Amino acid sequence: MDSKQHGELIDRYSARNYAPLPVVIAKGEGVWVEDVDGHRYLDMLSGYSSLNFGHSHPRILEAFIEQARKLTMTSRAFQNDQFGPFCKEITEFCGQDLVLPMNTGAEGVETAIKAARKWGYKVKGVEADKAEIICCENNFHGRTVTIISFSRDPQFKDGFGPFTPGFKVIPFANPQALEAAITKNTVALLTEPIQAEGGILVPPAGALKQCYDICRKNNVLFIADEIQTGLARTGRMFAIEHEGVKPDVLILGKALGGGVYPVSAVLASKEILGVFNPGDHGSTFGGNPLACAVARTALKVLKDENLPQRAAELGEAFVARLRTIGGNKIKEVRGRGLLIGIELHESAGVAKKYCKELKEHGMLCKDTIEQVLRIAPPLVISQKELDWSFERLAKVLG
Ligand code: PXG
Repeated sequence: MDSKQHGELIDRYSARNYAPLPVVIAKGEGVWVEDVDGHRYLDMLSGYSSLNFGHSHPRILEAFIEQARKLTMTSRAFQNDQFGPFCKEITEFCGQDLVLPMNTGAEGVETAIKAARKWGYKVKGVEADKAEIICCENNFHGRTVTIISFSRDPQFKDGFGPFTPGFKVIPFANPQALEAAITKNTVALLTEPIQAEGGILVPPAGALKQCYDICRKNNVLFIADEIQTGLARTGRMFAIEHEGVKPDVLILGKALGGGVYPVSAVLASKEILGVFNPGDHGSTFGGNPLACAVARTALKVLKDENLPQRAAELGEAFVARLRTIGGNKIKEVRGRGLLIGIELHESAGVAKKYCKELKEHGMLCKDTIEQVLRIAPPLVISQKELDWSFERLAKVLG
């Protein structure tokens, strides 16, 4: 079948909850994908950071296949021989005491919310059912009913009420607003270190550190959603390291699954994750041996291939180069590491239009908010491939 026939099947039989570019990918290797019609494209989205290692990374694929041959699933009713080593390795990797594994990012966020609330009642001493969590305007944390209850985007909420109470929304990375919003019932601040879906918004230097200090002073947990920014994407292992902060609760997803399997995890101290008792919370597939084997290898590859440093060096140079593109389309280039946003002037039209154009030049990109084109290739991209993409970006955006 060609891409047109695939498109017809998808239009006919799938719910219309996405409006993807009309490309039907059939193969992927490293930073390149190939569609069913035989066209090759450079993947400049990386599955929203799920593919930090590129497509089919040999070591990750090998771990996946080897584990799949041995044991794939036990449920948590029994233990498996990948789970203990995974827990030890990921907690040491993140500098936290305990881990709670889930599958998707949204499940990780839900888990962090439940942990913070329960910590509030059992440890901090908040009155029953009064816990408040502070979130940020413009956030993206996933799609469950509870998470969209504090979403930035009216479309994410339209038709899905009633919503979950217990959330307050303040401007992003705003210490004054945080201080003013905290009450005796506040249990946590939930924030992304860089708002990715919000338009690649990098906070002002020191602002999140100030927020962290305010959390400390008020016995409020600082929860970092690093599902998209974590695991080397921004030039550090965790984006929050740029702020010199170690979060009380860390949420990981996407790249933790090495691009081959959904794996998410919540990490925190004994005091916080220790609030869960058997039966309080869980997930059928969370912590399954296939997930653990893949995640263990992903963590090793991040270090062995020095991916944070790679992202930092390649990203810094690429941002500098993008800033040299002349013309009257680009308003600003911003980002950290290989999480880069190109904001366009309104007169240039919406970013999606340029994604369509770049596709014709062999590059797959995705807009974030209307005016921002995102550049987030796999971190294994070479300088030569970045040069190749620069030529095309300069042609289309110059
Ligand atoms: N937190 C952040 C910061 C994210 O970027 C999630 C949580 C939720 O992860 P899951 O695995 O539940 O999707 C994300 C996800 C989409 C979409 O189609 C999701 C993301 C980015 C773009 C589109 O729902 N990020």
